[in-house]
Amino acid sequence: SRPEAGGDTNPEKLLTPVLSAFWDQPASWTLETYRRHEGYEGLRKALAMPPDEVIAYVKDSGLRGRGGAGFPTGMKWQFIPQGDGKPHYLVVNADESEPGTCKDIPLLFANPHSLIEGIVIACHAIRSNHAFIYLRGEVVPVLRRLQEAVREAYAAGFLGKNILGSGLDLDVIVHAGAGAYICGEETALLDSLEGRRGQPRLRPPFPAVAGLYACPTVVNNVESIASVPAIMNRGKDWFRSMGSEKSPGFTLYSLSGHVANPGQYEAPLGITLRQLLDMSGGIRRGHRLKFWTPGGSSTPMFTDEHLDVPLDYEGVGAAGSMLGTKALQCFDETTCVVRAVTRWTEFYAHESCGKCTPCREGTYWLVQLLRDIEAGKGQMGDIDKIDDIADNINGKSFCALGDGAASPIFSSLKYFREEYEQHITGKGCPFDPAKSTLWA
Ligand code: L3W
Ligand code: SF4
Repeated sequence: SRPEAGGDTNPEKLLTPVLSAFWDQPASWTLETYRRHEGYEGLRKALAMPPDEVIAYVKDSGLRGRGGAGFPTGMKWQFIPQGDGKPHYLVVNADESEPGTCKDIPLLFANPHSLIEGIVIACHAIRSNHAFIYLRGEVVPVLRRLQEAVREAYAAGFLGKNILGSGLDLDVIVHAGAGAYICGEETALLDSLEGRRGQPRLRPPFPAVAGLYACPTVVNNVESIASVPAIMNRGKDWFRSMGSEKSPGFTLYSLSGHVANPGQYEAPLGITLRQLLDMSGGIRRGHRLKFWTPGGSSTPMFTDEHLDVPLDYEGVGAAGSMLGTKALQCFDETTCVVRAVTRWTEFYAHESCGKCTPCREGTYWLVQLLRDIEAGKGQMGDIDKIDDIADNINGKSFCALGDGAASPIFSSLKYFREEYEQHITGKGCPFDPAKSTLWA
């Protein structure tokens, strides 16, 4: 059922608002509003099923993790050993920090109960009595709203002892992080939650075997868990009727940058950026698309040649990138690609946790060289040097942050090498920063 590339641009047909269906209503975040929109109906159905059946149902729905890797959610739940006598934990990764990604935080702000309902269903499935929401610390208004939603859920009997008479006891703790990008990496997040400095752990063992406090733990992204109630309530066939065979369902795309109408667009996996732009008002008036990211800055950039790539894991993968978090950052022809890559690399150097040498040292040296090139002080050999440094980070670092830092270097050199050369031969940036709203 994949929509045709460049085909339909009618928002009513393209958009599939589920999680965002009532975001624009007054007090959308309250339990009362949520219950007027099928709220906690999926939970009733799930609690009437044995845990293993819920896992099988979510697996059959084809739901894939929305945090970046697209790992099948039901399969992850199935990894949790049963009858092992240990506590099991659910940890929700709400540390949304990938540049350009802005879908979990708006979802929590406007519709926190979809996450709480999903948490109860997931905990019933994996037989867990404790769930943690690890929230990005900077978003204090979201923290307050989430805490209030948890309080409402306890008061209404959706959390706490013997939920809806099912025998399930569940406590949910909202934990605010301290503002480190690396704590979005699942094992660094677990270290941070345990009270240590957040640095990635060696995998395996994966968290499903030894996670929080060395116990079996499912770590899922906010959007993944929040998608579960609708699947349980409306059915796996309904979910599979959207998207593509291997990447089914609806999802939240974050559209940002030089576009007429940035924001969150909920649509099936497998639509194209061309369709999203046609439907949302396109690139800002009088300008044209130069480059874009399909899933945040950690995913190799695309150009206007990739407008018809289906935005699902297979389509984006076949075109040489990753769907990642579905953060579609668009840059028009006023943007200096060297400046953009420098800015991203500064971010990775700042956020590198320092645990491994290739990433800690490599990102530092990349920033020095990129700043020189952008300022017109580079030499021709610097282009091969940044390529070489990125090559020494990619696949040789301890966690995915290193690969993410290398990715904009490789893809910008692939598509825009001559722009780096122009900075060197012209001894300066050929772009007028005053014309770009993003990089001035
Ligand atoms: C048990 C096995 N569990 C894999 C689990 C694993 C994890 C999930 C996916 O990185 C990517 C990264 C970012 N037994 C298992 C198993 N698992 N094999 O499956 O694992 P993995 O290693 O494929 O990916 P990851 O480490 O979760 C995620 C990219 O997404 N990204 C996203 C960034 C997102 C943010 C944000 O703000 N949300 O920062 C963007 O590109 O670079 O490559 O749970 O345990 N045999
Ligand atoms: Fe830390 Fe970077 Fe190494 Fe990851 S790749 S462990 S962030 S130094």
